[in-house]
Amino acid sequence: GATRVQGNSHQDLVYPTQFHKHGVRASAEREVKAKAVAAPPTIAADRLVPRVEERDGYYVLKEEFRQGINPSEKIKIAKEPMKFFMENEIEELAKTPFAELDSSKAGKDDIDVRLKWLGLFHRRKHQYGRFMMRFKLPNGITNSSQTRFLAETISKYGEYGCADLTTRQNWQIRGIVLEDVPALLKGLESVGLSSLQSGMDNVRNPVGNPLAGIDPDEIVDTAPFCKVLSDYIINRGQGNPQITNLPRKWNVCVVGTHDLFEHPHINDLAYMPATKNGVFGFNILVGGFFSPKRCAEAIPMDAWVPADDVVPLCKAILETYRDLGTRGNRQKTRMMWLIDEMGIEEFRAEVERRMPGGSILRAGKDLVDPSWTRRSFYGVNPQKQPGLNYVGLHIPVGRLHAPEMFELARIADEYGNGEIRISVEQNLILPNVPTEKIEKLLKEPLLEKYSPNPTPLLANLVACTGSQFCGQAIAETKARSLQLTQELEATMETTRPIRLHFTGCPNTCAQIQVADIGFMGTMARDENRKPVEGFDIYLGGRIGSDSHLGELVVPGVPATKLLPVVQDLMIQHFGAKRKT
Ligand code: SRM
Ligand code: SF4
Repeated sequence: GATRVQGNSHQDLVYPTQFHKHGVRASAEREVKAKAVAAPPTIAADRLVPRVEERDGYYVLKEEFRQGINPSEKIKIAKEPMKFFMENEIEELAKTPFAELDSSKAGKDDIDVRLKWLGLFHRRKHQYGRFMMRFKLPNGITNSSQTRFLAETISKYGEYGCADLTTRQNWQIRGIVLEDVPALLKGLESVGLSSLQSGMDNVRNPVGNPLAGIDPDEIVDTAPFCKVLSDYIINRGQGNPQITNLPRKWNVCVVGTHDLFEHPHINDLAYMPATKNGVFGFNILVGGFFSPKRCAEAIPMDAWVPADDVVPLCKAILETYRDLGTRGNRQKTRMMWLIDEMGIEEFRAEVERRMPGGSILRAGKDLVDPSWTRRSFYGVNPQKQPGLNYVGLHIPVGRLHAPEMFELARIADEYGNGEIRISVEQNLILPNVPTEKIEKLLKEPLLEKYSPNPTPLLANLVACTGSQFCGQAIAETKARSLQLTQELEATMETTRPIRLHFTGCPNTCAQIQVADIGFMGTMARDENRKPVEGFDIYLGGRIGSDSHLGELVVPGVPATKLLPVVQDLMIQHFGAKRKT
């Protein structure tokens, strides 16, 4: 059921060279570059001295800025993590017995920290000796051969192997042992996947519209933009050490829908489709992030770039952050802290200085329709290409195993063109299915498990990894949230979708602050005052143009006591009724 809003046609707009649309050729978008009118900087000149410098192809923190730095910075200084990839040091590491590596501080830092630059996360606490691997999957677009390859990889690890769809439109796989990594990296390359720079102080997967290029109502196809961003970020899989020593993690998204499926307000950089003097481009939001100590919505940088400048702008912002961001208390090193310190105008001026032409235009006319009603992409929906459809499938809490992944790959080949899309809600979309194949597709047994028509609460459930695998977790999330949701569906009648998000700790990887009802893992006390696993309950998160971050309403509910509390909240705030 897509809601269509008229009046947002931008077909007569001018699209720049690389990304021109509907055959409209680019025109001289550079001509419209006016002089920016930033106020003269008031920040002390010595504060604008870059804190890192290039040495032998890598970026290192200068000696004079090493006072009071956090332990992660020391680990980066002690040994450049990118060397595992750039200089193939992974080969040697993979041959070293794990126990030997784990017997020294340097070896521990390698396996627990530095390997995250290769997308490898040691699961020390819950799967000792095994790694989770995360990828770059621009715009969340994957395909049958990648899915099959990942399924083959995890199936080797038997009960240890499984896969997750993540809240950044990505695959993660589990069970990997270090000795397999060099061969695995080569295999990934052969199917066009890269795991590079996907953990620690790196840029995460660029998020776009999951319906990019197939959405009849899209403003712009975000896939090419996410692709060029990803190509820049990891230098087409060769590694990009210019941006692998950031003060902290960093998120980027490109918005292509009125629905704002891309969550622009919670990314460090969001590209918002906008025009300036009839030229298509993007307005820029910066600084959105979540962390245990602070959650901030992105703010406008009062800047517009033509579509051709998407990568230069990203580079200029990343270099500003890399050069000037502080590296002390890690709870205060995300980019928004730098923006706060400098003020948005001074931050903007520093970004501008790093642009190839030395200037950026002020914001243009936003193309997002704020009155748009967010669509659901479950079930069968017509694409902009006549005769083709996309089919949204529900993957319970984003967890898959090898047999289902093989089936999924077969189905994507047999009914579509092999392509598979991932949403930030940890679900899947099968695009490019011809109308005549739909009936047969809907009878596939896999769709009994991965429903195109999920029940209303399950449809919107998101859960992070939680204590099954994540060492930071205070609570189990995936199994528990599924069970609670099923209990709620059995006992409650709902008239509108209610988005439930479960996150195992205050890092809020499942973005509970954007949920209608959010659950954050915490230690609670039972009726005998005994400490037990529990959740803080948040309410009122909104996504879309009137975005709002949810707030804590009921602290410390023991996990076993959630049901009645959530039933009451559903009745009070979401018009739900008890089933009789
Ligand atoms: Fe996250 C750390 C999982 C999206 C905020 N996140 C972790 C680690 C790596 C911790 C660890 O070492 O175990 C988790 C790995 C667990 C595992 O075994 O899977 C983890 N984060 C995830 C995923 C898989 C959750 C999911 O189930 O989907 C998501 C992977 C996305 C991806 O493909 O890259 C994931 N994490 C997020 C998001 C959501 C987003 O990006 O929109 C956030 C909040 C947004 C943000 O960062 O601004 C998020 N993760 C964090 C943080 C807190 C960051 C901070 O500034 O304090 C940490 C901890 C840290 O970085 O120190 C963290
Ligand atoms: Fe792990 Fe916490 Fe992130 Fe959940 S929110 S995946 S428990 S770090």
